[in-house]
Amino acid sequence: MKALIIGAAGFVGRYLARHLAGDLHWETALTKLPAEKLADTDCPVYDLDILRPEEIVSLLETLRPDVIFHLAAQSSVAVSWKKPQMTAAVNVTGCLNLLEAVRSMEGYAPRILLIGSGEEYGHLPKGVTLVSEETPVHPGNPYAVTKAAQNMFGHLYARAYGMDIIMVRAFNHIGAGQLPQFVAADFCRQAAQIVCGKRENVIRTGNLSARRDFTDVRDVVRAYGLLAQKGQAGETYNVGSGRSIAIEELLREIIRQSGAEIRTETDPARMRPVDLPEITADISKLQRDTGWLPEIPLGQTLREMLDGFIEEIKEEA
Ligand code: A2R
Repeated sequence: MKALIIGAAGFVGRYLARHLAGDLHWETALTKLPAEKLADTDCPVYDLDILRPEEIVSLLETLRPDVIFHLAAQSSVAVSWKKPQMTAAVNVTGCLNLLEAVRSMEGYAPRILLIGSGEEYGHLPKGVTLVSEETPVHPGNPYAVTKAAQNMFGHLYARAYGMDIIMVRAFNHIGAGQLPQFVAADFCRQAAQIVCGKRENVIRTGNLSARRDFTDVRDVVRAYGLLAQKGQAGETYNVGSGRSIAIEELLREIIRQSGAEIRTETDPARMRPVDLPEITADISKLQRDTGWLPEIPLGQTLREMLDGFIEEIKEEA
């Protein structure tokens, strides 16, 4: 099997590359933006800006992958509020550039996985916390709107042109190497700074009451690999753990893993209005079609994230 990961220099891409090439032994090629660095891989790496359609066609002509994983995105919700046009360009026009590039090529019908987000569901009707792929989407931020649009284009192109496209809605995924703009990484970094004596024993937090569905990024990329093999064309799949935990529980577990005496304090700068108290992915469709189940316990993931930050701090010193 020949695979191509577009947007491979990001958090998920690095793990997906390791899984496809290392575990599945697929011939895997990677793309990154010209300014990005992607060391630490034996896979061939190509520069590609998804906003340059002619570059996509020429790369696909050269490689002719059987499966394309489209990860390239502006993936920050915060940035999407500040730069909605840029977010829409990369996430929607970029996806269309890929779909049109494939459509323009004679006799070429790869499987394409469009990676979207649990954020697409957005505001849920009162009393609903478990969301299936049939739950209507009400995106609550520009990022989520762009991912919902990507999903709709995926459906449209699969139906209208018979293209082999699978849409994914990935819920919160976490792991070592994640940037501290995400909550679990933020808390782990603060705890690591405390463990290394670089900070007073206080973790500053935002709202802790929201409940979210967290999955180890290695389980997430395993689901992507299985969907590439067993998913149904034209369908959307939730990828999550199927259970939610309160951010407060996550924080308690990080503090426990750190082994340090740590207090917590709310930080007004980290407070965001909680418009969605709880969301959990219904993953029965993914399980039915692929047999996937998450395997890595949350405590192990948090431990490794903490260790990753501790190592980073020691290297800096
Ligand atoms: O924004 P950067 O410089 O971090 O680069 C990101 C890259 N990217 C692009 N690639 C090609 N052409 C573009 N015009 C373009 N703009 C941005 O896509 C980054 O290296 C990669 C996405 O990786 P992350 O931001 O780390 O996202 P993550 O966590 O790996 O999520 C993968 C996918 C995304 O589509 C998310 O929206 C979805 O899973 O949840």
